[in-house]
Amino acid sequence: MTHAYPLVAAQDPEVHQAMLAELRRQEEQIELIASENHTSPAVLEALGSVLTNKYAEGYPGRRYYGGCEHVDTAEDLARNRLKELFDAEAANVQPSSGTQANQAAMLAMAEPGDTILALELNHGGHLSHGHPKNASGIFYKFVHYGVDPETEHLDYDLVRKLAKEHRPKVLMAGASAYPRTIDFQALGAIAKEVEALFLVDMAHIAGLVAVDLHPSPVPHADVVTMTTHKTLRGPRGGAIVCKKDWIKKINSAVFPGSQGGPLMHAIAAKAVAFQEALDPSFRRYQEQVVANAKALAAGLEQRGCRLVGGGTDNHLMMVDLRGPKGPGITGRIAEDSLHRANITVNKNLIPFDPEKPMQTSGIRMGTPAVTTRGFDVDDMERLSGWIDLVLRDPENEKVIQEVGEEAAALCRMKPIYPHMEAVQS
Ligand code: DSN
Repeated sequence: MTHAYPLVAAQDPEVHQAMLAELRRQEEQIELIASENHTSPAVLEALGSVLTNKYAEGYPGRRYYGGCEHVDTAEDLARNRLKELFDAEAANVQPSSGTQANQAAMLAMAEPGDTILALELNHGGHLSHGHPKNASGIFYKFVHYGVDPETEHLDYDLVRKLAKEHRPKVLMAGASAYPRTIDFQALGAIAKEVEALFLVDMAHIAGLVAVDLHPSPVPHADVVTMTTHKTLRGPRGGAIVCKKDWIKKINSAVFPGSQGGPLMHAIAAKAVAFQEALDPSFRRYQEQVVANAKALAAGLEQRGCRLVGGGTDNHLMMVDLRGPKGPGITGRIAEDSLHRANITVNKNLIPFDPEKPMQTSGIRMGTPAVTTRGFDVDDMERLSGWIDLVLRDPENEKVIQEVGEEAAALCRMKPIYPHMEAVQS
């Protein structure tokens, strides 16, 4: 075992301390933030490579700088593997984040002031889907649809009604906090009916889509954006796949439209991650992600927590902390107390939430990261018991300490990066 990050340790102890502490935090805490994951050591190696030194504005074969032959190879590998993964006609792997992928897609598909119909943030949407303080909400006129108040499932009749009423230039689908399957075929049909373009942000579910555990939006959408670091388990970043008629506009909207020099080290790491996702073991991983999510959701439900939407079909669940049998605390208190017990979740607004975004009535939990480190359904059952204990007694330091010790012990049995020494030598 080598002491982690020895060169930074020798040169810059202050930064090294933060890096080591974060490594230790990841190793010792149960990570249930639904949008996070742990990349492979090979992805980390590509991220730390000399490709970060290279300027490569443009695209393979057409760059504004010399010396791009090797980064061209990396970008071509990434693009081709991404197309294979999603059976897509064309791909752009340069977006530095999901939000930048969305920004580029909107730039390609709409004019400033055009109407875009998308999912409401409080109902599971995303900031970059038209929040008034995000560039999307500043430059385009957003109208939002939501979930049905009874079922808390997407209300496709409402989408059709709003689409007919507002005749949007773009119908947008995709979510960051929606636990059920999204019917992309139905949404694509609504877009066709009103002659709108169809844009899907599949950031959260890309890994599930890659192995057919969630229906793919790719056959139905003009453009599909994603992040590469969530269920897809690659480096932090974004990517776009689209129909071939769209790729010229998409490429131009990414560069020079909204980004400068691409992060070539991240693009090489995306290529490595996409190859990992093409391996049959990735399907087994995603099946376990879904099985673990169902087991965790069932364990919490049995203990009296209410699940938004009635359960989960994917990698995440939304827990309503209110209700007759619920713990009756805010998401903020839940997040804080679980964090002290070595369990990381995030507070999250739930549909029709009366609380403010910094308080919330709910928490969001997902299983991609814990599944990567080898947690199984028995671990999920144990975990749901620990979470329930803490949520029902969030100020009880004895309970928090006991759960924290059990959580850390389980983590030690299932290390993420066993080749890295997380303590100062
Ligand atoms: N912040 C991400 C999430 O947690 O879902 C989305 O960008």
